[in-house]
Amino acid sequence: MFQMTRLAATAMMAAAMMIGSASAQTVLRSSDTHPDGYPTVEAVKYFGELIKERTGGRYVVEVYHSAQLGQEADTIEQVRTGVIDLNRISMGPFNGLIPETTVPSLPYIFRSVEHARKVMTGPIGDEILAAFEPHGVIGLAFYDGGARSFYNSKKPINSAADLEGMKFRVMQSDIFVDMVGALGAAATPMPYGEVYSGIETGVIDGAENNFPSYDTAKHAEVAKYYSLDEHLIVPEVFVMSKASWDKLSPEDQAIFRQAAKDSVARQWELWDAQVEKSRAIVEASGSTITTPDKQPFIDAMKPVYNKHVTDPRLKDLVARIQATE
Ligand code: GTR
Repeated sequence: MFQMTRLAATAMMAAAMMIGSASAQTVLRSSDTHPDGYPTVEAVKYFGELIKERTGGRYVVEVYHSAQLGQEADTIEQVRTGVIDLNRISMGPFNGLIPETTVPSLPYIFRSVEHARKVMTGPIGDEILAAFEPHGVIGLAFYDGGARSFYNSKKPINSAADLEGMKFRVMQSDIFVDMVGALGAAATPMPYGEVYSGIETGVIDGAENNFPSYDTAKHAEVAKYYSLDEHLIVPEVFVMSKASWDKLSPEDQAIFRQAAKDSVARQWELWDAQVEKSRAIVEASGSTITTPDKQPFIDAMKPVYNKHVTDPRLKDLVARIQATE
């Protein structure tokens, strides 16, 4: 009979353990359009650390920043089919797919960033997260995307009327096209990665975004006039492919949900610091920041609401957000 030496047995056991642990580690790929170091990228990395720790290393998250896995609209499809496991993305590109995401994407729906944070981390936020699931996507948490304002290469914007006749890039959603149209300007939906060259070549006069994006995507180099009209506070969302989610045990699903929620405070802290830092950078590099009266902008948005909020469910959602103190 074959007698295994003690050494051979130990070596075999070690090999079996190695195979065991290697096959038990699942690598999850996460997409983000922003560069390394951006608050959303760092928040997802932090989520990854929590996951690794809380699952004893069975799951590892790799963050592919700088749109390495594609522009946002394309990554949504890849998440739905399970090609990408995780995605940090704006709510805007989800508007065509998930009606509930249109409400927090409405201009001036939130009174302030604080109002948005409160709503999106409360029961209304959870309700909107749940609305992702029938579309093959698990909503895990909302991050802060600050307030978006218009910027352009042509002239300072001192009032809403100054936008008339100008051409702005918007994210790919009808709400934003109508929002710009309601201000007498023309909207060109295009991927984020094409905005810089779009402004540089004059295809568009400008775009709209928060200070961190305006700064880190270098749009401030080609569009020096930033007007603090803060027309949108569109939350960022962190999602998982339902195909990947369904492979997790219920216990691991709970760990993932909790870790995502636990990464929110980290993102907010990084976000606040980045807004200040980016604003200082663009000001130092010569951007002119104007502060037009917001009321005419707000008043101009009535037709956008009338067109996009017709479903009673969405109307109710709007009313509940507005009623949140
Ligand atoms: C940023 C947002 C991105 C992307 C981008 C855009 O503020 O964080 O997810 O949506 O805006 O305008 O495309």
